[in-house]
Amino acid sequence: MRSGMSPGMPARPGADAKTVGMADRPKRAGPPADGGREGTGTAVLTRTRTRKPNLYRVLLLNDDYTPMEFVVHVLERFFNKDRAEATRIMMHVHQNGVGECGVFTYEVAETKVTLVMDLARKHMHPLQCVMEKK
Ligand code: TYC
Repeated sequence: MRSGMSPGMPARPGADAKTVGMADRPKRAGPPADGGREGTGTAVLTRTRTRKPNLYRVLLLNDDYTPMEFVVHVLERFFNKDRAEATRIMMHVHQNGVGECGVFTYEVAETKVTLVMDLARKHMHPLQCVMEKK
């Protein structure tokens, strides 16, 4: 046989020419991708992978000057706390130096930190709000 030829190939190119279609494509090795269910009417549910988002704690830090009522207001306005819960968190920060306002995805946490810091700056309070990866 001539070099570059394989068994079954016509010796003269085009001698047995025919249109090459999908049926002529090389068959995959191994079992069919549908497990041989094609045309059987059997539905297959495949698991779609989901990924847990990275979560971030938003924290308030204590200082000696920000009024307690302002901190309570911040917790009500930006963290959807009722007055009792906001007061509890504010007092926790006041007594322990730091406290959690909530846990959020990155962009939400970042937005809350910015909103709190902007309001504190506008009122000239030294309140600090930060985020940390859980
Ligand atoms: N320590 C402040 C005060 O005595 C109150 C305060 C609480 C400030 C929480 C900041 O994150 C804070 N006025």
